[in-house]
Amino acid sequence: MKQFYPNIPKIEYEGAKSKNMLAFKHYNKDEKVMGKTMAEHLKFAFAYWHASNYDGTDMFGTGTIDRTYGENEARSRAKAKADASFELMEKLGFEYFCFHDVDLCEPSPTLSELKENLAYMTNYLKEHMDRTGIKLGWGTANVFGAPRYKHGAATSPYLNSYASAACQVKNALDATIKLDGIGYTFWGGREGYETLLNTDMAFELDNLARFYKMAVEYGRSKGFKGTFYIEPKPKEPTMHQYDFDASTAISFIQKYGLQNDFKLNLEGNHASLAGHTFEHEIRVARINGLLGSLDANHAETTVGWDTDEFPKDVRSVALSMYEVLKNGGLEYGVINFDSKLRRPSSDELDNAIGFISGMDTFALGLKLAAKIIEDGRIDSFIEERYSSYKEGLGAKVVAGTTTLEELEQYALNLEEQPLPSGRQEYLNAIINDLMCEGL
Ligand code: XUL
Ligand code: CO
Repeated sequence: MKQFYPNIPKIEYEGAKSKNMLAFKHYNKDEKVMGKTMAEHLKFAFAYWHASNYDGTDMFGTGTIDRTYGENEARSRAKAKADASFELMEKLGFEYFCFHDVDLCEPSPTLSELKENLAYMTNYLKEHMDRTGIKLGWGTANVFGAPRYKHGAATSPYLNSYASAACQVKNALDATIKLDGIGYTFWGGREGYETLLNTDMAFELDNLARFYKMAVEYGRSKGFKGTFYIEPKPKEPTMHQYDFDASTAISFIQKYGLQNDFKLNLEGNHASLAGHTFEHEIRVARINGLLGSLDANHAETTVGWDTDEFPKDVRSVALSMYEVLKNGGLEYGVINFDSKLRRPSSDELDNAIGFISGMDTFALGLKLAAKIIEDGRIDSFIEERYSSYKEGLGAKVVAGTTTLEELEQYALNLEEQPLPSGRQEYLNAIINDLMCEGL
């Protein structure tokens, strides 16, 4: 078989002392952390759109990264892209991948061409999956790129756009079912509004819920047992997106009674755009029982847009993985590298290096998260902080057996006393100490 990445060998774990840029220093897939292997904890997935399609184009310039795969003819190029993707996944040790319908196919101007191309290419992908054992994390439909979605897809004021989105989602669901995906994502890049002056928000949200319900009904009728995810993002490309953040998406899921079929797919950079941290978003999902899957990337927080950089910040990943460990893992999803190269990182080594360092960052984050839990000081500080609710009147608050009058009586008899410190600086220092132990 033709090699697309001849300079990238099978990437092996060489340990922290290795200086080999094409080796894992920390991601050792069989190493156990808190009773499970790193591979079981991390379930890394390859994002087809960024790893195999993104060519470095930005608002001010054309591509810098060659994504032609040595083929001029459109179908041959799509197949070569699949060959190259599976070569890279195998070399990097990926067990899962994720796709949008359009990522897999040659350019397909009409919906019927897209349907046909997707059916053909998923057959082709299935051969690679059977050969390599690589599985599908989740599939999705790109209902944001084409001009037909300029006013929205499932929240468009126009039936033609709504029906077109339904057509794409149906076919992407068929593809996901055919490839035995564990989930299906809805990311609403055009589901929102530019100005309230032309928008019936209540109608659009009701229509979005009707759309999701039809997707669930169809998917289940075809035997899809996986999880549907909503992927929140506050803005970009649309000025205001309806699935703004985890809290907003959860209230939508609950309002429309979608909680039996839906969970959240949360992304690091989307969290920062919403003014949150990744760990905040994961915490919100987990305490509501709605943590589904993760899109791993990192924001450049000095700019206000989605840079989707490969994860590199161990501390922030550790705080995110702490939430995942507290959730008992990611039972319903994967850790998908929705991460892309920067425009100047344009040679064939960069893709591999991005993944290696991203996976190493997650391995370090996982180990640090486990250390934080095993160390126990942070958890016991939190436990102690709420101890006034353990007995007496506090316990009655928790049991729901007190009243405002009883609390008033208690408060009126209180002598003012200083409250304990929150010890934030100390708690932050614990994380640095654990992270840098032995340095
Ligand atoms: C866009 C984004 C998407 C979704 C899938 O910001 O994250 O790639 O993950 O549509
Ligand atoms: Co994403």
